[in-house]
Parts: sequence; C-alpha cells; structure tokens
Amino acid sequence: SNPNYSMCWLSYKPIGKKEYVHEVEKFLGQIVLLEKNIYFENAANELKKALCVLFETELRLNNALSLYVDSGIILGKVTNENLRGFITDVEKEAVGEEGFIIKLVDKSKKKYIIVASKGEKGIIYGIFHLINKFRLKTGLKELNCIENPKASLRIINHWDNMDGSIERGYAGKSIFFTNGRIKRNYKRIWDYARLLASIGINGVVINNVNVRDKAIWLITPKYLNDLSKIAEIFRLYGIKLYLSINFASPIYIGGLDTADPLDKNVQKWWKDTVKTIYSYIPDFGGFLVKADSEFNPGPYVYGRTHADGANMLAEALLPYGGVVIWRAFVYNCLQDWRDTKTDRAKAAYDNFKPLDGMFSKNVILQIKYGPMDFQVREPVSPLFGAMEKTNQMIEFQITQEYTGQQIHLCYLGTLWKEILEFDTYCKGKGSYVKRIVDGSLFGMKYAGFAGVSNIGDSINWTGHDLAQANLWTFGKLAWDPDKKIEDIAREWAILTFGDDKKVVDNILWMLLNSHGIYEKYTTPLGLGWMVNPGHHYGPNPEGYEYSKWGTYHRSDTKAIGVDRTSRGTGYTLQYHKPWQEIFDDINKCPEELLLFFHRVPYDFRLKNGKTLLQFMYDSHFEGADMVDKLIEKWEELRGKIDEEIFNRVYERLKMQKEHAMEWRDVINTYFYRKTGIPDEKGRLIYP
Ligand code: GCW
Repeated sequence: SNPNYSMCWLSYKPIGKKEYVHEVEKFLGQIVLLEKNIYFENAANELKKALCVLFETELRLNNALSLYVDSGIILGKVTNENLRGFITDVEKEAVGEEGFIIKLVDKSKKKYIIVASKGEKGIIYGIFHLINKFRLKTGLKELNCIENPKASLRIINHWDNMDGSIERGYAGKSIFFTNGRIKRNYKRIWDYARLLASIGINGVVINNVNVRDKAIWLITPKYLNDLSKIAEIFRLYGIKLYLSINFASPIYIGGLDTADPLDKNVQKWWKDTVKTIYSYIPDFGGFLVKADSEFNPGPYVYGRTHADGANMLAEALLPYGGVVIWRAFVYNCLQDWRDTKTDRAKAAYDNFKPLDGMFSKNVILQIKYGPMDFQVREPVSPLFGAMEKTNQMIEFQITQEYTGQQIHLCYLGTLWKEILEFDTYCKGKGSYVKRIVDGSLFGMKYAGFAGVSNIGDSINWTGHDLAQANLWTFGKLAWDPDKKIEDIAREWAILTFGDDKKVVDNILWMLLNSHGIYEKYTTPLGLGWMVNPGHHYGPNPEGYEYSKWGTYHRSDTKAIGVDRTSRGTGYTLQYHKPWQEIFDDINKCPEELLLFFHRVPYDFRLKNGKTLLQFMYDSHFEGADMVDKLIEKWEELRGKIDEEIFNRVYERLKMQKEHAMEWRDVINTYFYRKTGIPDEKGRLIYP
C-alpha cells in the first residue's frame, strides 16, 4: 500500500555508503528475538523492516529461546538468561523502567549488537534509537549506550474536535475524528504511533481540552469500544491513551444536578465511569482537565478549590494507576480594560500557589511555559519553582498558534531550550526548570512535558515540512532536556533530508535563526499580543487592546508596556531572588523581555544606545529583510532535495515574506502614528 502521506524523519532509504555498510554487515547475521511477547515482536518487526531498506538485504527474524548464532542483532530483556555474561549487573541496574541498553559484542566468534530493555516499553525506543544511529552512520563503538528518559510523562495534547476540526490546527483535519465519530483509519494512527515512539513520547491525549458536545461522551461505552482500538495501537508503541474531560460530565452524562466534587453522588459517578473506562482500556492513562478556564466548568462553580476538584478525580483513577493532569491555565477572561489592577500574568500563580501540598500524589499540574499564552516570547512561568510539593509538567505549544501558523518558519527548539535552562533559584543556584519538570529537583515520580500537537491529516503531517522539526524536537527534549539544541536539530535535518553538507548546514541555519527572525518582525522585547483577535494570524496592534482577555500593552504617545514590577502590578514578586530584583530593574531586565515587565518611554535608551522607538523600527525592517536570507538558503538547495518538498516549503517562504512585510509596515506605522517621530534612517514608513 502506498499511503498518501510521508513518514517525516522515518522515511528510510538505503544507506549506500559502502564502507559503513560493510562494517555493520558483520553484525547483521539475523535478528534474534529472545522474548515471546507482542511488544518485542512488534519492535523486532520494525527493526527488520528498517534494516532491510537501509542495508538492502533480506534479514531473517529468528524467534529463539537461546543464543546460538555467531552474529546478529539480539533483542531481549536485560534479565534474559542468554544475555548474562554480556550485560553486567551494574548495567542491568542502570536501565530504568522505560530505558534500554545497546551493547556491542565484538569478538572473533561472536558479533552481536544487543538491544535490551527492562520491560515492555524500552525495547521500541531502543530499536528506533538503533535504526536512527545507523542512518546517521554512527561508528559501531559509539552505539554502546544506556538511555533512560529523564521525565516520566512525555505527552502530546491534541486539540482535536469530534467534527474533525482541530483548534489551532494548521495541518489539515484530525486523524482521530470526523463527523462526530471516531475515524477507523488505523493505518494512519499506526504510523503516527511509530513517529511518536521514535521520539520517545509515552502518552497522547487525543481530544481537545475544550470538551464540548459529543466529546463529553467519549468516556462512555458509546465511544469506548472504538477508543480501545486506538489505545491498542498506541500500546504497542509504548504510548498510553488519555482523554480530556468536561468537569460537568456528571450533569451532562449522569443527569445529576451538580458536579460538585464534594458531592457523594458526583464522586460515585466518576468512580463508576472510571471503572467502565478501564474495562475497555486497561492501561488508560488518565484525564486532562481544563477547569474554570475560558468558559469551561470547574470546582469554582461550587465554591470548591482546584485541589478539591482534581483530588476527587484522582481518587477514582488511583486504584487503576491513572493520573489527573490538571491545567494551571486559569485566569479571568472577562476582564475590563479599564481595570488596571488585575494582571493576567499573575493569575496562574495566584490560583495555584496557595494549593501547594494539597494535591493527591497522582495529580500533576500542567503549566504553560509562560504566564500568559504561548507568545513568541514570555518569561518563564513563576509557578515553576513555587510549588515544591506538587507534581508539575510544562506545557509547550508545538502548533504555531502565535508563531506563524505553519506558514512562517518558526523553529521553537531554541526558545524551549532557553525556557528549560532558566534557573528559578527556588532551591538556590542550579534550580533549573528542566530539573523541575524532569522531577529530579523535588524528587517527584510524576513530572514531564506536554506538547500541543501540530499534526493533522495533511500529506506531510505538519503543513510546513520544516515544522516537523518542532514535533521531533519536543520529543527529544522531553526525553533529555540536557541535549544540545543544535544536535537535536542537526539529527532531524539529516534523518529527514540526508547528510549532504550544504543541505544540512542551510537547513540548520534556517531552523536556528527562524524564531529570532519571526520575533524581530512581529513583537520583539516581550511585547506580544499584537495579533488579529480570534484566529491570531497577522498584525493588529490594538486587536486585543479593549477586549476582555486581559492582554493589553496600553501604548500611548509617550510609552508602551505594562508595569509588572513591584511598583506596578507586583508580578515580579512571584519570582525568587535574584530574579525579583533583576526583572524589577529596567536597566537589568533582560532586554528581550523589557516590555513584558516594564512600561517604557519611546525615547528610553536600550543597551546599544538606540531609543526604544528606533529599536522597534530597526527590528521590523531587519526581521522582514532576514526572511530573504531564509529564502536564499532554501533556494540554494534546489535540486538537492525532493522537488515536491522543495516547492511546498518554497511557496510558504514566499508567503512568509509577504506577511512579514505586512507585519513590518503595520507595526512601524502604528508606532509612527503614535509618536510622530520618523525613522532615523529615513526608510519608508507609511504615514
Ligand atoms: O492559546 C489559547 C488558545 C485556545 C486554547 C487555550 C488553552 C484550547 O487560543 O484556543 O484552547 O489557549 O490553552 O486552553
């Protein structure tokens, strides 16, 4: 069968390099599978299919109870008797629940590459690791490794609706739902599971956090049968299925007159519901909950706390090993712009900090990386480092809602890496966000990463072919946030486009510079929100200025920005020292966040001596110009990469240029009209 979509970084081609192939071939006698179970069998089949293409050979898959061959790739559990003598006790100990070891045995009589895991899950990660290492032509000795994911939860959040649409989706329709029902295109879901497993993902929430209409009923037998089939596919790849729920389900589905978490009937209703779910999906992951947020019901409706709400669900899930992932995205979305006291940036902290220590052990708080909403740049949410007794996950938005909607090239790895490397100082120096979300700083069992999906049923999954890099990078960072972002991006480029030096160099340049470029021509200095309301594409400087969403910059003829310092809304006080003082001080505040924290006069001098206004003009001219550089880098690759992909990306880059110029002109004119001050360099700013 020839599916009408690509396999992204898993599109295998013959390796072709004679020397390398020759070297590896000595170890390719056959694939020996030492375990008898479907997870290992599936992994072995994945490996076999891949190696047959890569090395252009017919490999035998041998399900053996003992290790009698001279050469081969050996798959088993670290505890398998046959591997005794090859894997030391120390190594055995070092392989965690989801981890694996790859070990080269290179003796005159025995030539093995052993891939072994502790349990059922690690083996699939291990074989994808090995396949990709081969494709990267990694030297044989460098294959030796022990890999364990740093964080226990590495979950993709789909904002897919049951009518097939995707909230903030820019790559086609849902692969899970259509016309109010669950799709039965299992091949696509299967391939999706492969893509996710290959980057170490272990959970997927397939429905939107805004749970409305039919989606409310996903947790009932009406849909559970179909869902169990999806769960079965994901299970083979080490991925658990989770569902978003509507907090008022006991009313909608159960016919109760309340969803009060302290009501006995409500509690019982959830327990019964959870029991039913597990009867269909024995390894069901749990619930993702958007409560009291943007018109979704929640415990506040009944005068209860978010701990009351989350713990009630957690109690129902606990006996089955399920978890509640509770979103911290709670704020007043009916603010009045005339109210200058309320600061939306403070909301998550204000709502949740007082609850630290009150959540059950199987509740995880899912916190957006910044205090607002996935803007092109925001400071790290001060909730990280504020809740030492609460399981925490970081939420990234892989889908490019505010970052160009997969028309603009905007690689997010560089931004995410900066966020993860931020030192919160909550336990003194070295209290990095990455150590909070991998669970190590506070010693939490549950911790991790949630990424809002950027895929749909389009031919390349992500609309913009280069946006595949964002999904790849999310998984890789979730597996190991200590990895260098350049390495993650380079691996992606090679696995996707081959190892031609020019191709790799140019694509790497494009990726690593793209977020900075986008930031320059849209809203630099941490400003944000100058987008069209609703769909959030394209410039609109005052689109949100008089709305109810709490997202104002309050610019006038003299200054712009909200004073969030201790002299203003007091938002900076939510941070630990020294950040309080740094953010509070207009001269110390990191410049890329200046307008997030301060109200700044247009004639304020930045570090490079420019006025704020001139910086704005320069930034927008430079940013729009730099899109030409992106286009140039891509044009140089004509003929070096698949023509269809080349053209698809080229079309988008040209649109990006058009739209970047619109950003430049609208924003520059906006500031010119506010200030009446022309560009020092005399460039065209429309009056
Ligand atoms: O970013 C905003 C989006 C909403 C989204 C919400 C959320 C799913 O504009 O579309 O709703 O955040 O994260 O809940």
